[in-house]
Amino acid sequence: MKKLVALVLAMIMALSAVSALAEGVKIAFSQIGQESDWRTANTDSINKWVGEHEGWDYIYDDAQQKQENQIKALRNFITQGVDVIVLTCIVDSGWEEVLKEVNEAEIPLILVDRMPDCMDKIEYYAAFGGDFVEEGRRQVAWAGEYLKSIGRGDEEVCVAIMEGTTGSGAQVGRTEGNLLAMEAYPNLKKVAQQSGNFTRAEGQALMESWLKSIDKIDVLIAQNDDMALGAIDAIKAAGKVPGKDIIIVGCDSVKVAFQAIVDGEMNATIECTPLYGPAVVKAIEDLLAGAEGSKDILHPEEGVYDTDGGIDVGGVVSVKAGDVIDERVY
Ligand code: GYE
Repeated sequence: MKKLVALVLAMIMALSAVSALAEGVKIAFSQIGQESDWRTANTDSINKWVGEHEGWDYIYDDAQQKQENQIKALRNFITQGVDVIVLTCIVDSGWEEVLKEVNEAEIPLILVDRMPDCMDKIEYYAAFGGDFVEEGRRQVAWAGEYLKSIGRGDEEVCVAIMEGTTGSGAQVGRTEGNLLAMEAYPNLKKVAQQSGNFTRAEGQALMESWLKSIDKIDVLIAQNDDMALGAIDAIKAAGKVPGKDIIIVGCDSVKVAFQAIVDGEMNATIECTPLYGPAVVKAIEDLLAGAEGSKDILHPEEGVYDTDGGIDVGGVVSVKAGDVIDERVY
């Protein structure tokens, strides 16, 4: 009898703890900054879904592209006693100490977009992000297959790889995928590889300097669309025709890139979705309901978009950007 009473009491206490949490739940999000259209859409999605969720308090922190600001924000979240932390890591290293502090404070952690490299040493409740290696592989595979489709599969083609923010999961993974795929297309020859930091301005400046210093660039692999769009400006300014003289493959699939493809100035973009708001809300709801978390990184399904569609990059066939531009929300 005593045991039963204790059990019932424990259950009531557990249930009321969950509902107490559900009432004034405080969620904090550490975002890296605002470097790209992708990032804006990502921030908007989480701010809308999590920030406007009924009954939840929400703290948003923009780290202005500085890891030290993110670490400061995380320590502030701990001091404020938030209930859940949502985190995107600007770069992948240097997180173990502060994330262990988060774990010690017993604040559930939800990782979004760029993961830390210490995932095997910390606790987290859920993780959602793009498959960056696969995205990078698709970029180069698209170029290789497209060249084959226009009868240039045996021609030596000069490729420049414009990388994202050095040391970020997105740059590390996409570079790995880019280089991996280059091996499968021996006609592709790498002539440049440098960071444009995921911004339009730096993409433009880097392309300008490449066009002055490198004899021949036939293909630009830009690890995000913002840098591709910056590069397009530089190519035009140099008197060349983007999309024709230089084949341009971006990544993200933001609406402005679809427009550039429709306009004939860009050739393809590999999708990476920024719309994680609903997944984060679902994870928090599961957490509050007492469900077990998961160690897996959940990757959304993503497509490939280009001028005409029909390019098979292995596992996925491209879709004509012009057919879907109107449905694009970011
Ligand atoms: O591709 C880029 C952004 O981490 C997936 O970061 C994200 C990348 C995205 O700035 O545009």
